[in-house]
Amino acid sequence: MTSATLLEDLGAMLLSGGVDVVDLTGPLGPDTPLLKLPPELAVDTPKIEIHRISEYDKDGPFWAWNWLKIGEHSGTHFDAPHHWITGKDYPDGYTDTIPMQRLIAPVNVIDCSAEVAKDPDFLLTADGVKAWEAEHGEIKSGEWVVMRSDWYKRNDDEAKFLNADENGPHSPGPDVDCIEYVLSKGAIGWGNECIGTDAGKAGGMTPPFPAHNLLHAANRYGLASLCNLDKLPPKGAILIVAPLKIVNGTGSPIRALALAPKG
Ligand code: 23J
Ligand code: MN
Repeated sequence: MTSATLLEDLGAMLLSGGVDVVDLTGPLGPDTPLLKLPPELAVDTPKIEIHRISEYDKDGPFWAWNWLKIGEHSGTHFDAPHHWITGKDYPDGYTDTIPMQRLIAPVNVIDCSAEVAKDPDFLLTADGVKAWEAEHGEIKSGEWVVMRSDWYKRNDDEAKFLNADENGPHSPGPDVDCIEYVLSKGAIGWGNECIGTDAGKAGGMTPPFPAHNLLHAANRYGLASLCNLDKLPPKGAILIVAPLKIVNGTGSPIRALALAPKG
């Protein structure tokens, strides 16, 4: 099959609804949960603001439009390699220099929702990924790997989403050896349903924030605050994530979506 006939068939399938388009994106607005870092360590990303310019009024009689105040790492978003010090020197590691060919790829969806329901601090390990591969098939070079936790169902409530107490945030993510293993398989990136690509307790790991540290060291990408991963099969869907072409950007809100077999 040539790519021309494949795309012709895909186009027909999209038009007929024979292929599902699944929205993996959360609402983006003033109530979107945002990362809170320890104040001694860092400055936080600002609250999202949406300001009206006009809505068919004296400031614009026939048109409605808004302007936004928004951090790059807000809501469902993309982490570019330059986001982390370990990935700072890649010329193609910015939102405006990333090769587009790498952003549309098959996605492996690893279901950890049962484990996370029992333990919000659950960490996916390399052994956990290998067990998943034994059941569903190997992760191949260039593919995405995302961790399904159903955590996105909390995203209407920032306190529940961040799930912090006096000991810090409690949310699931990858263990160090999980990211090392996924990278050894050649994955293009890693996605999580939580506020960031890393677990809530990742600041205390070695290295701190291993998803950020290791993915970006390898010129690979991160996806945070993904939604609706429970609507995807373990294998067989195609993930599409397009960061805004922010000049020298370190990340961007995205409309994450997947093409999935009808089902
Ligand atoms: C800045 C500092 C630490 C972290 C993050 C951002 C993220 O999670 C992010 O959105 O990339 S952990
Ligand atoms: Mn980020």
